[in-house]
Amino acid sequence: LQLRADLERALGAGELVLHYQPTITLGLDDGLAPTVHGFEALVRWQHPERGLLAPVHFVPLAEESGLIVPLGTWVLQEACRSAVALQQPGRPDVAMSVNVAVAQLTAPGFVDLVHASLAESGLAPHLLVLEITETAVLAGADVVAPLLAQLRATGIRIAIDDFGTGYSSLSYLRDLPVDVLKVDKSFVDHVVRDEQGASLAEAIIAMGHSLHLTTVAEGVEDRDQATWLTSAGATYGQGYLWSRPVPLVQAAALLNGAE
Ligand code: G
Ligand code: G
Ligand code: MN
Ligand code: NA
Repeated sequence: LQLRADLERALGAGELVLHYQPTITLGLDDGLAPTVHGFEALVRWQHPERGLLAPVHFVPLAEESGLIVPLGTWVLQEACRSAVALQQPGRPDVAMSVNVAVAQLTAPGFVDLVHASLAESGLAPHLLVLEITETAVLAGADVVAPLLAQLRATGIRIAIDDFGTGYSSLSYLRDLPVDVLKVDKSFVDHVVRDEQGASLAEAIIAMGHSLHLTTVAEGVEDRDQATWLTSAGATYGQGYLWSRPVPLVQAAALLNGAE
Protein backbone atom coordinates (compact mmCIF):
# COMPACT_ATOMS: atom_id res chain seq x y z
CA LEU A 1 0.00 0.00 0.00
CA GLN A 2 1.24 3.44 -0.97
CA LEU A 3 0.01 4.93 2.29
CA ARG A 4 2.45 2.91 4.38
CA ALA A 5 5.55 4.19 2.58
CA ASP A 6 3.92 7.59 2.72
CA LEU A 7 3.45 7.37 6.48
CA GLU A 8 7.03 6.31 7.01
CA ARG A 9 8.16 9.33 5.00
CA ALA A 10 5.69 11.60 6.82
CA LEU A 11 7.20 10.68 10.18
CA GLY A 12 10.62 11.80 8.99
CA ALA A 13 9.25 14.86 7.21
CA GLY A 14 7.49 16.23 10.28
CA GLU A 15 4.00 15.91 8.80
CA LEU A 16 2.50 14.48 11.96
CA VAL A 17 0.95 16.98 14.34
CA LEU A 18 -0.69 16.73 17.73
CA HIS A 19 -3.97 18.31 18.70
CA TYR A 20 -5.01 18.62 22.32
CA GLN A 21 -8.45 18.16 23.83
CA PRO A 22 -9.04 19.48 27.36
CA THR A 23 -10.35 17.45 30.27
CA ILE A 24 -12.56 19.57 32.50
CA THR A 25 -12.95 19.29 36.27
CA LEU A 26 -16.65 18.64 36.84
CA GLY A 27 -18.45 20.43 39.61
CA LEU A 28 -16.29 23.53 39.38
CA ASP A 29 -17.80 24.45 36.06
CA ASP A 30 -20.41 27.20 36.27
CA GLY A 31 -21.01 26.95 32.53
CA LEU A 32 -18.98 30.07 31.82
CA ALA A 33 -15.40 29.32 32.74
CA PRO A 34 -14.63 25.60 32.66
CA THR A 35 -11.63 24.54 34.74
CA VAL A 36 -9.14 22.72 32.55
CA HIS A 37 -7.47 19.82 34.38
CA GLY A 38 -5.33 18.70 31.49
CA PHE A 39 -5.28 17.64 27.85
CA GLU A 40 -5.33 14.48 25.76
CA ALA A 41 -2.84 14.49 22.87
CA LEU A 42 -4.40 13.20 19.64
CA VAL A 43 -2.30 12.66 16.54
CA ARG A 44 -3.14 13.97 13.06
CA TRP A 45 -1.35 13.70 9.74
CA GLN A 46 -0.96 16.86 7.73
CA HIS A 47 -0.89 15.06 4.39
CA PRO A 48 0.50 17.10 1.46
CA GLU A 49 -2.36 16.10 -0.88
CA ARG A 50 -5.13 14.75 1.33
CA GLY A 51 -5.17 17.46 3.98
CA LEU A 52 -5.43 16.88 7.71
CA LEU A 53 -6.05 13.16 8.27
CA ALA A 54 -7.72 11.84 11.43
CA PRO A 55 -6.11 8.86 13.20
CA VAL A 56 -8.74 6.47 11.88
CA HIS A 57 -7.10 6.87 8.44
CA PHE A 58 -3.60 5.88 9.51
CA VAL A 59 -3.31 4.63 13.12
CA PRO A 60 -4.72 1.16 12.27
CA LEU A 61 -2.28 1.00 9.35
CA ALA A 62 0.55 2.06 11.64
CA GLU A 63 -0.43 -0.69 14.06
CA GLU A 64 -0.46 -3.37 11.35
CA SER A 65 2.88 -2.31 9.90
CA GLY A 66 4.71 -1.78 13.18
CA LEU A 67 5.15 1.92 12.39
CA ILE A 68 3.09 2.61 15.50
CA VAL A 69 6.29 2.17 17.55
CA PRO A 70 8.30 5.05 16.00
CA LEU A 71 5.08 7.05 15.57
CA GLY A 72 4.23 6.54 19.22
CA THR A 73 7.74 7.53 20.27
CA TRP A 74 7.35 10.84 18.47
CA VAL A 75 3.89 11.39 19.98
CA LEU A 76 5.16 10.74 23.49
CA GLN A 77 8.15 13.07 23.16
CA GLU A 78 6.12 15.83 21.53
CA ALA A 79 3.28 15.56 24.07
CA CYS A 80 5.75 15.81 26.97
CA ARG A 81 7.32 18.91 25.44
CA SER A 82 3.89 20.47 24.91
CA ALA A 83 2.85 19.64 28.46
CA VAL A 84 5.85 21.57 29.76
CA ALA A 85 5.04 24.49 27.43
CA LEU A 86 1.48 24.60 28.79
CA GLN A 87 2.49 25.00 32.45
CA GLN A 88 2.21 28.53 33.80
CA PRO A 89 3.75 29.85 37.00
CA GLY A 90 1.18 30.37 39.73
CA ARG A 91 -1.39 28.19 37.95
CA PRO A 92 -2.43 24.63 38.80
CA ASP A 93 -0.42 21.89 37.09
CA VAL A 94 -1.64 20.75 33.68
CA ALA A 95 -1.78 16.99 33.06
CA MET A 96 -1.12 15.41 29.66
CA SER A 97 -2.66 12.14 28.46
CA VAL A 98 -1.06 10.13 25.68
CA ASN A 99 -2.62 7.16 23.89
CA VAL A 100 -0.37 4.12 23.84
CA ALA A 101 -0.97 1.16 21.54
CA VAL A 102 -0.32 -2.25 23.02
CA ALA A 103 2.44 -2.95 20.46
CA GLN A 104 4.18 0.18 21.66
CA LEU A 105 3.76 -0.63 25.34
CA THR A 106 5.18 -4.13 24.89
CA ALA A 107 8.00 -3.11 22.53
CA PRO A 108 11.47 -3.47 24.12
CA GLY A 109 12.57 -0.38 25.99
CA PHE A 110 9.19 1.33 26.36
CA VAL A 111 9.58 2.04 30.08
CA ASP A 112 13.03 3.54 29.44
CA LEU A 113 11.61 5.61 26.60
CA VAL A 114 8.95 7.07 28.90
CA HIS A 115 11.55 7.96 31.50
CA ALA A 116 13.80 9.51 28.85
CA SER A 117 10.88 11.55 27.47
CA LEU A 118 10.15 12.90 30.95
CA ALA A 119 13.80 13.65 31.62
CA GLU A 120 14.38 15.37 28.26
CA SER A 121 11.27 17.52 28.53
CA GLY A 122 11.45 18.16 32.26
CA LEU A 123 7.84 17.03 32.77
CA ALA A 124 7.00 15.75 36.25
CA PRO A 125 5.95 12.07 36.13
CA HIS A 126 2.64 12.68 37.93
CA LEU A 127 1.55 14.96 35.08
CA LEU A 128 1.83 12.20 32.47
CA VAL A 129 -1.12 9.87 31.95
CA LEU A 130 -0.74 6.90 29.61
CA GLU A 131 -4.02 5.70 28.07
CA ILE A 132 -4.29 2.03 27.20
CA THR A 133 -7.51 0.72 25.67
CA GLU A 134 -9.45 -1.85 27.58
CA THR A 135 -9.21 -4.31 24.70
CA ALA A 136 -5.42 -3.91 24.60
CA VAL A 137 -5.18 -4.61 28.30
CA LEU A 138 -7.38 -7.67 27.99
CA ALA A 139 -5.39 -9.00 25.04
CA GLY A 140 -2.24 -9.26 27.10
CA ALA A 141 -2.93 -8.83 30.78
CA ASP A 142 -0.03 -11.09 31.79
CA VAL A 143 2.49 -9.00 29.89
CA VAL A 144 0.79 -5.64 30.31
CA ALA A 145 0.16 -5.57 34.06
CA PRO A 146 3.86 -5.75 35.11
CA LEU A 147 4.72 -2.99 32.60
CA LEU A 148 1.97 -0.77 33.97
CA ALA A 149 3.19 -1.47 37.50
CA GLN A 150 6.73 -0.44 36.54
CA LEU A 151 5.49 2.79 35.00
CA ARG A 152 3.26 3.59 37.94
CA ALA A 153 6.08 3.01 40.40
CA THR A 154 7.69 6.24 39.18
CA GLY A 155 4.48 8.25 39.57
CA ILE A 156 3.16 8.09 36.00
CA ARG A 157 -0.59 7.53 35.89
CA ILE A 158 -2.37 4.89 33.84
CA ALA A 159 -5.84 5.27 32.32
CA ILE A 160 -8.06 2.59 30.84
CA ASP A 161 -9.44 4.08 27.62
CA ASP A 162 -12.83 3.19 26.10
CA PHE A 163 -13.78 1.60 29.40
CA GLY A 164 -16.85 -0.61 29.27
CA THR A 165 -16.58 -1.55 25.60
CA GLY A 166 -14.28 -4.55 25.93
CA TYR A 167 -16.79 -7.25 26.92
CA SER A 168 -14.53 -7.77 29.87
CA SER A 169 -14.85 -9.44 33.17
CA LEU A 170 -14.66 -6.61 35.67
CA SER A 171 -12.44 -8.71 37.91
CA TYR A 172 -9.41 -7.71 35.84
CA LEU A 173 -9.61 -4.23 37.37
CA ARG A 174 -8.79 -5.63 40.78
CA ASP A 175 -5.46 -6.96 39.57
CA LEU A 176 -4.51 -4.15 37.25
CA PRO A 177 -2.34 -1.25 38.37
CA VAL A 178 -4.39 1.68 37.04
CA ASP A 179 -5.50 5.14 38.20
CA VAL A 180 -8.13 6.38 35.77
CA LEU A 181 -11.20 4.98 34.00
CA LYS A 182 -12.25 6.75 30.82
CA VAL A 183 -15.97 6.08 30.52
CA ASP A 184 -16.64 5.47 26.85
CA LYS A 185 -18.76 7.92 24.86
CA SER A 186 -21.28 5.18 24.10
CA PHE A 187 -22.35 5.32 27.77
CA VAL A 188 -22.25 9.09 27.99
CA ASP A 189 -24.50 9.30 24.91
CA HIS A 190 -27.30 7.61 26.84
CA VAL A 191 -27.19 9.21 30.28
CA VAL A 192 -29.96 11.72 29.67
CA ARG A 193 -31.69 9.65 27.01
CA ASP A 194 -32.83 6.51 28.77
CA GLU A 195 -32.96 5.02 32.23
CA GLN A 196 -30.93 1.94 31.35
CA GLY A 197 -28.14 4.04 29.90
CA ALA A 198 -28.13 6.20 33.01
CA SER A 199 -27.95 3.15 35.25
CA LEU A 200 -24.97 1.73 33.38
CA ALA A 201 -23.02 4.97 33.53
CA GLU A 202 -23.92 5.39 37.18
CA ALA A 203 -22.65 1.90 37.97
CA ILE A 204 -19.34 2.49 36.18
CA ILE A 205 -18.75 5.79 37.97
CA ALA A 206 -19.67 4.27 41.34
CA MET A 207 -17.33 1.37 40.72
CA GLY A 208 -14.56 3.84 39.89
CA HIS A 209 -15.14 5.52 43.23
CA SER A 210 -15.10 2.31 45.22
CA LEU A 211 -11.83 1.27 43.55
CA HIS A 212 -10.37 4.75 44.25
CA LEU A 213 -10.05 5.48 40.56
CA THR A 214 -10.55 8.81 38.85
CA THR A 215 -13.26 8.76 36.17
CA VAL A 216 -13.24 10.75 32.94
CA ALA A 217 -16.50 10.87 30.99
CA GLU A 218 -15.70 10.99 27.26
CA GLY A 219 -17.64 12.51 24.41
CA VAL A 220 -19.70 14.98 26.46
CA GLU A 221 -21.61 17.04 23.93
CA ASP A 222 -24.25 18.93 25.87
CA ARG A 223 -24.81 20.60 29.19
CA ASP A 224 -27.51 18.15 30.36
CA GLN A 225 -24.99 15.33 30.09
CA ALA A 226 -22.39 17.37 32.00
CA THR A 227 -24.89 18.15 34.76
CA TRP A 228 -25.92 14.53 35.01
CA LEU A 229 -22.29 13.31 35.10
CA THR A 230 -21.41 15.84 37.78
CA SER A 231 -24.28 14.61 39.96
CA ALA A 232 -23.26 11.01 39.36
CA GLY A 233 -19.79 11.84 40.69
CA ALA A 234 -17.62 11.66 37.58
CA THR A 235 -14.32 13.46 38.23
CA TYR A 236 -13.63 14.95 34.80
CA GLY A 237 -15.41 15.45 31.50
CA GLN A 238 -14.05 15.61 27.97
CA GLY A 239 -15.96 16.43 24.82
CA TYR A 240 -17.16 18.87 22.22
CA LEU A 241 -19.27 20.70 24.83
CA TRP A 242 -16.06 22.29 26.02
CA SER A 243 -13.70 21.92 23.10
CA ARG A 244 -12.71 19.81 20.12
CA PRO A 245 -9.07 18.73 19.95
CA VAL A 246 -7.14 21.90 19.02
CA PRO A 247 -3.57 22.93 18.12
CA LEU A 248 -1.19 23.81 20.95
CA VAL A 249 -1.66 27.60 20.73
CA GLN A 250 -5.41 27.21 21.11
CA ALA A 251 -4.93 24.77 23.97
CA ALA A 252 -2.85 27.39 25.75
CA ALA A 253 -5.61 29.95 25.10
CA LEU A 254 -8.18 27.59 26.67
CA LEU A 255 -6.10 27.60 29.84
CA ASN A 256 -6.32 31.36 29.90
CA GLY A 257 -10.08 31.24 29.66
CA ALA A 258 -10.13 32.41 26.05
CA GLU A 259 -12.28 30.70 23.42
O1 G B 1 -8.32 12.11 17.23
P1 G B 1 -9.57 11.33 17.21
O2 G B 1 -10.42 12.10 18.04
O3 G B 1 -10.13 11.10 15.86
O4 G B 1 -9.06 9.91 17.78
C1 G B 1 -9.49 8.69 17.24
C2 G B 1 -8.76 7.54 17.87
O5 G B 1 -7.39 7.51 17.51
C3 G B 1 -8.83 7.56 19.38
O6 G B 1 -9.54 6.42 19.76
C4 G B 1 -7.42 7.48 19.85
O7 G B 1 -7.29 6.46 20.81
C5 G B 1 -6.61 7.16 18.61
N1 G B 1 -5.40 7.95 18.68
C6 G B 1 -5.29 9.29 18.58
N2 G B 1 -4.01 9.67 18.75
C7 G B 1 -3.29 8.56 18.98
C8 G B 1 -1.91 8.30 19.26
O8 G B 1 -1.08 9.20 19.35
N3 G B 1 -1.54 7.01 19.42
C9 G B 1 -2.42 5.99 19.35
N4 G B 1 -1.97 4.75 19.52
N5 G B 1 -3.73 6.18 19.10
C10 G B 1 -4.17 7.45 18.93
O1 G C 1 -8.61 7.97 22.59
P1 G C 1 -10.08 8.04 22.36
O2 G C 1 -10.71 6.87 21.75
O3 G C 1 -10.77 8.37 23.61
O4 G C 1 -10.23 9.29 21.40
C1 G C 1 -11.17 10.25 21.60
C2 G C 1 -11.87 10.44 20.29
O5 G C 1 -13.18 10.95 20.51
C3 G C 1 -11.21 11.42 19.39
O6 G C 1 -11.42 10.97 18.09
C4 G C 1 -11.98 12.70 19.63
O7 G C 1 -11.89 13.59 18.54
C5 G C 1 -13.37 12.14 19.80
N1 G C 1 -14.21 13.01 20.59
C6 G C 1 -13.85 13.72 21.68
N2 G C 1 -14.92 14.38 22.19
C7 G C 1 -15.97 14.07 21.40
C8 G C 1 -17.35 14.46 21.43
O8 G C 1 -17.82 15.20 22.27
N3 G C 1 -18.13 13.93 20.45
C9 G C 1 -17.66 13.10 19.48
N4 G C 1 -18.51 12.66 18.56
N5 G C 1 -16.37 12.71 19.45
C10 G C 1 -15.53 13.19 20.39
MN1 MN D 1 -7.90 8.22 24.49
NA1 NA E 1 -11.71 6.59 24.50
